[in-house]
Amino acid sequence: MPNLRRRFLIAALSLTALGLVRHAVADDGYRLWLRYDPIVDDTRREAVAAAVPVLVLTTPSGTESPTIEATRRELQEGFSGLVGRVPEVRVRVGAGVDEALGDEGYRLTSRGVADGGGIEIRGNGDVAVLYGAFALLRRAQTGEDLARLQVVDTPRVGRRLLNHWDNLNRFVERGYAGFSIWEWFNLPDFRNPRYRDYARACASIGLNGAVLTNVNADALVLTPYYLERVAALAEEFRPYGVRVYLTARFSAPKEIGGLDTADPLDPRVIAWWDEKVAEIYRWVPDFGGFVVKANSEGQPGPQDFGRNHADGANLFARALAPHGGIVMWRAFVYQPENEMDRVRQASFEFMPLDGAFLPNVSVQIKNGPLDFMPREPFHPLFGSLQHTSMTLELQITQEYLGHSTHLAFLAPMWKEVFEADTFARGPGSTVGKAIDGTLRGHPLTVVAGVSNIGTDRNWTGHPLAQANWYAFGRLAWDHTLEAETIAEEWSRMTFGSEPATVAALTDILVRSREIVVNYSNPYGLHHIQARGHHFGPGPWVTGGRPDWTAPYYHQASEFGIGANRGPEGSNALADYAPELAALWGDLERCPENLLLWFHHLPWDYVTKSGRTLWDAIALRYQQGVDEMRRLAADWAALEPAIDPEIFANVSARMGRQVNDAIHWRDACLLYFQQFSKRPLPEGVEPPAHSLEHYMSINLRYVPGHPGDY
Ligand code: BDP
Repeated sequence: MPNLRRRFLIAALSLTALGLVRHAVADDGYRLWLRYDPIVDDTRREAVAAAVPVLVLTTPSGTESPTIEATRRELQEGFSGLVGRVPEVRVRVGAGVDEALGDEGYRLTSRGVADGGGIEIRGNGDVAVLYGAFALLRRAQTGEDLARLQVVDTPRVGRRLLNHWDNLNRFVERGYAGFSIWEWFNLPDFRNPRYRDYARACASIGLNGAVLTNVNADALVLTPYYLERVAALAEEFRPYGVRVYLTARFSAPKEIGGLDTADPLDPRVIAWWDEKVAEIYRWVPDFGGFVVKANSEGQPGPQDFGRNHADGANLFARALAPHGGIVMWRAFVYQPENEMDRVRQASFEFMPLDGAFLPNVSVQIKNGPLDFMPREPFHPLFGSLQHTSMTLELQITQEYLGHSTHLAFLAPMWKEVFEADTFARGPGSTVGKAIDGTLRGHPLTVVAGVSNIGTDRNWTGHPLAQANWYAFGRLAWDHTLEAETIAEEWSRMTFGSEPATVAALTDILVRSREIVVNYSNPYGLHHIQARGHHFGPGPWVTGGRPDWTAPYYHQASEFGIGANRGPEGSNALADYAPELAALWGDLERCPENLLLWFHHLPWDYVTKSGRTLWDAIALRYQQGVDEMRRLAADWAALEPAIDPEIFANVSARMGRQVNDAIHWRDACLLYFQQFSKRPLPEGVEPPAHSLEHYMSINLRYVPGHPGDY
């Protein structure tokens, strides 16, 4: 296959040189950003070719490990694709450790002519060199000058993980791109080549771990039948530095261990987990550890036995510590019987336990206190937990942002989180610093992203959703990168370096998320998505658990709209630093994009624009629709520059997204109008249907919804 591919690329290169192909073969998107198509511009292609005749890989061992073999293969295939010539790759033993690089950082240095020219890729380990190789290829793909490279790059966070919400039956919870790529039934004998391409893609953006299974865990994955298969996957990923992790079901000692309890303080339970963990390490010597969702949304946990989260987490931590493993204990907890505002409950449960977790525990916290909304403020625990390592959990899959049907490039949203100031240790105490260890010196640092990939040929369903996988990896490595830089890199790597195309694509990506906010959840509105599958509007959703209904959050009535989270309301503001409580609590200073998250306001409240709240909300929904129409038009203008198959795919999704934006606007405005009892302001298009029509829509079998599966 590699040979075939090389031959094809060389053929394509010669055709390109003759000006004969632009899209000789339809592109199905499988190659992601690792396309390595010939650089079209002759001068640039020649310059890259001249810079890389020789590549020297320098590691302390200097051995031909599987990782070095993979590195050589990637460099040779990559450059032969890009420039039509295969570079010579030499491996060399480095003298001593390069202190600037840590375990995973790399150094790229252009070598003088006297040294034989070319580029040296240096690291303190083989995987670091692999990262350097991918970085070099990226620079070649994005048009950087390779002649005078002097680059040192190290990751800011130690564990950069994908979390797959994949069930053993291959259903992916909140997955919109097909089924799970883990073929448990065919493993361990048949190893789909996709596993290697998955690991390549992860390594190319610096990801170094994969949690294979859903947080709503199945104990069966801990049985020998599955562990043998987990070991096979680990073996496939190992050359690329991707370690495997699993989710642990708290009640496993009862379900598969024959015990009558899972009490974390019971000696039999402790012994069972110790032995289970030892068994896992016999299968997978570099196993990373567990993610545990406990006492959350019906999952079993330590509270079932009168114990707390620290008792539960430390049970696993003790079992894993001798083997070097860690446990990520999720803070996504809220109880139906608790009267307290749902967004406060994690702080309520975890703050008393600050300092009680063992050092190899990291409390895994979603970016916001509710649940991956199009916009929420950062989770208060990032500011308030002082003595606990914290994992930031982001959601790459777009559960509340239009699944893989809608375009929402998420880097701008994640940047808001990384850059949010918690004020925990004075101004500048950003969430980024809280999780990368610089704020409080925690050595265990983790960022996790809920994966958006599946068996779809292009991995992510929406072809442009590949950019979210890419952006997650890049930000997990270095959260100070700009969203726009990442969008531009991805566009160049994926669609080539033609300047006008790159500029247009970057712009489309960067605008997209705010547009989704505007047509679905403007002004800090939240949790008004349809019930269950969360696709489309559902501000009318009532019945069942109050904290799963929409009015619990929007509080719309004839008096106004919004959640009062100030001292007169749920006082969630008190979970933040006083500076923030003062800022967000003050109507004059609260950013308008969080207004209704923190305040309940009358319909005639006058917003900064001078318009009433009702008019402002209505016009913002309309703005979202208008912007979405422009986005689709801007995409349509790219037709000559984009591969026809991908162009058609995205165009169809964009057309649907425009209609869905209109649907969101009309449904929400008609619903809220029952309370505001005001006309739509001038400039807002009248809805096509009645409120009853929108409320009667009941989508079935929406992908990714566990309830319909
Ligand atoms: C919610 C999802 C649900 C997940 C849960 C979690 O709706 O499917 O199981 O989060 O993160 O967003 O545990």
